[in-house]
Amino acid sequence: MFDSLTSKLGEILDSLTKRGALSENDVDSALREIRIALIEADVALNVVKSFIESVKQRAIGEEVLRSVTPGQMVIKIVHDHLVEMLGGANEDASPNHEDAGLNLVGVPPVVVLMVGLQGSGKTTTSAKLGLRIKKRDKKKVLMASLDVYRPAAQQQLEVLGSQSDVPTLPVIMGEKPVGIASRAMDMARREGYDVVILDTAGRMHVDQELMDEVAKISAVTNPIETLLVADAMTGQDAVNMAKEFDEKVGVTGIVLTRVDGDARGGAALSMRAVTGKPIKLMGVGERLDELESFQASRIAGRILGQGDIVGLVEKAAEVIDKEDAEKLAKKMMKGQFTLNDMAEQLKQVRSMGDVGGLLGMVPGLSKMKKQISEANIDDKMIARQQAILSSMTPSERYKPKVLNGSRRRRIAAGSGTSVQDVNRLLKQHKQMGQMMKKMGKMGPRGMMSGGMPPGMMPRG
Ligand SMILES: Nc1nc2c(ncn2[C@@H]2O[C@H](COP(=O)(O)OP(=O)(O)O)[C@@H](O)[C@H]2O)c(=O)[nH]1
Ligand SMILES: [Mg+2]
Repeated sequence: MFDSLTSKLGEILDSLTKRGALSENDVDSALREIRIALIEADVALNVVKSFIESVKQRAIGEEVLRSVTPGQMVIKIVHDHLVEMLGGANEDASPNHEDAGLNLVGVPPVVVLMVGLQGSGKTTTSAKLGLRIKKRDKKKVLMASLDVYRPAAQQQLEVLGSQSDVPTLPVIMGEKPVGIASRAMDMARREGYDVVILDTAGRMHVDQELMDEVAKISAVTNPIETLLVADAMTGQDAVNMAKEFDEKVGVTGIVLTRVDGDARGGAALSMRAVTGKPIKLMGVGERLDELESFQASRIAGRILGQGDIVGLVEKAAEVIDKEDAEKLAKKMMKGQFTLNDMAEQLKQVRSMGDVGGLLGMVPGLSKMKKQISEANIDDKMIARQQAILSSMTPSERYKPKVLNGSRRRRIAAGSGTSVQDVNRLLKQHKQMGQMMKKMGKMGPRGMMSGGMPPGMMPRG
């Protein structure tokens, strides 16, 4: 999800980070691009407008213009504002063990009413939620389907309930939704249930009759939570739909489903902004355990494709001695990057921990994640490269040109790899050297913020 917005914003912000100091003009033109990206991602126009406006006000300030890395500062401002717009921190598991963001405090049985368009994922999410509340909150949950319109809709919930061992209200054919709701409440009271989840009928559009019915059910059961279930893949429609549901039945929260898909994400931003209702949970797959707390910062990070810049900088700083890094940077810029340096690099990268995770944190690299995983850049590969490098003599590492066929065969045998592996490493070293020379021409600023691999990033 959010992929296209991610890469779009990634491009924009990459070009930002490559700049040195930011002028007001820079901020303006970057925000113009961000505006386009947001609109293309289906964010409602008025939402885009207010977003851009407030980011601009924050960005064009002395703090940003004078900071050491203005590009990263702007990223942080955009990121923080996205988080805010998505609903801020929605911390997991409050002390009294309530579900993240869900209010289940009340005289039992408390009711959670699920509403939304047809096919948005209400029934699936009801079952997921039942399982989650049972497991995490250790509460006794009863589920009931009020969908008497779609054939077998009630059975669908029954089947899901039996899969997760969450009881469902026995189905009585021909019973009306309001009747089912009252019967569910009776049974819950009688049998000591804590929570009743009511799954309602779908509707293709917001239609008056069904809307009235939901309103009636709501009046009869007095739900503590009315969750609007919305497909992350729906665009602008989702915004109007959310507004209507909220006006008619009073939504307390949004559950975003199909976040595992490749939706663009504008709907999430807009629904939240337009209704002011928090996104509480997100569905990330069809399985019943694939429901997660909505984490605004995680989603914002994905939208921006910038990864965890702060975390990366801190982690890198822990490991790399500043002076070493500067010395190396100078060398690299002159194009003197020997295999010794490469070995040193690999050691530093490895000492930072999980390489895959680390690469995901590098700005600009997160959009290459697929290629990275295809290229198999992982700890094992780095270990292999280290083995190859340590099978070379110091003079070979210093002057790779001497590495002829027989030396390469010796190194391969010594490191338990193949000649192809050795060749690949040498090629990679050459490419790195070329890249560094190029970056060197851009000056130290270009190097520091141009998206270098972590080990090569001198501390700003
Ligand atoms: N990939 C994915 N599929 C989902 C998710 N939530 C629901 N679905 C699927 O969406 C389809 C419709 O879901 P359903 O719960 O029947 O929607 P309802 O009409 O609103 O009750 C089903 O095939 C579900 O498996 C999700 O988070 N991810
Ligand atoms: Mg359903």
